Amino acid sequence: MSIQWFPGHMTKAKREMEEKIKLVDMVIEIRDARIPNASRNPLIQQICGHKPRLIILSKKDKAEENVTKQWIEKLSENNVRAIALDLLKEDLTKVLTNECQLMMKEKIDRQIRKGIRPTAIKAMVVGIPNVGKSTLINRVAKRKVAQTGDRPGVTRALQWVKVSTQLELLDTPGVLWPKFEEEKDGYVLAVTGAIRDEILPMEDVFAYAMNILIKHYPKYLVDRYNIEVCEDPFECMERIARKRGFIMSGNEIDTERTMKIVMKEIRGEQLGRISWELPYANKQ
Ligand SMILES: Nc1nc2c(ncn2[C@@H]2O[C@H](COP(=O)(O)OP(=O)(O)OP(=O)(O)O)[C@@H](O)[C@H]2O)c(=O)[nH]1
Ligand SMILES: [Mg+2]
Repeated sequence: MSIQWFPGHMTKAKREMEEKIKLVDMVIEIRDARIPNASRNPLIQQICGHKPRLIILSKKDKAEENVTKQWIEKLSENNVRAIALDLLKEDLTKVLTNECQLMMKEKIDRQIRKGIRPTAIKAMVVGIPNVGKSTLINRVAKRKVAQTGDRPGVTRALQWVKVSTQLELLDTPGVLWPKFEEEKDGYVLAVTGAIRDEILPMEDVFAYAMNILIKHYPKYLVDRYNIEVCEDPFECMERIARKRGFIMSGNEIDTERTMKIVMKEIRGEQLGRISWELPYANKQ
């Protein structure tokens, strides 16, 4: 499915979010643990206002553990809790109920003091395409209510899902767009599959990804491709191509094929866990 963010769509999604936020006690914002900065929607913070926000860094199994820990520290603040989850494996009903109760403790205590039985917490789930919103909803609902897929933009409808007697979720209103403010946002979104490949030139995405690997994960390149790593991404590509025998007539390397295969292997985690954004780096 193709997805593009037009000003009209953005206004509609914003309006929907502003409407729905009134119905909930708190917000569960899902971001991708590999790209916690680029996978945020720039409006969420503003629209949430003072409502408590639980940031879930999804796909933690694909990111580097210690980098994710640093992100959690950086993102946590007053009224904002950050946790990392593998949405496919963890006991989401338990984790979400506990986390949301913790965040809403004041309200719950107040109700108890007044002799009222605490009402179920209502939380709205938001996030850009492909971060795992439907996976989370389906798993806590223990049935398939939302379509999942590794293509962006699968979810459309809006719905309430009962997680437990203590927690109800409002599925995401409309499709939210990623940050996409700087060039590097686009590259990391492309590398992790949050935006379609056709949006950015493959060569640029490849060079960006390769530069990160050279800088932060040279061992992955050595282990996977058995090459001597150098600073130039295209020189590394040449070395990989020669090792793999991706050669065309005239002893030229098949650049297209090499880039495609390396990108596929990066995405398939054949190189290892990769955190594409670091919390305390100015430059990457
Ligand atoms: N390894 C891993 N994969 C995950 C995790 N969470 C989601 N996925 C996968 O990521 C892909 C996207 O998940 P969805 O749940 O469809 O994402 P979504 O946010 O609903 O996407 P849209 O409907 O397009 O907005 C699927 O292939 C999921 O299986 C996770 O924690 N770990
Ligand atoms: Mg979905």
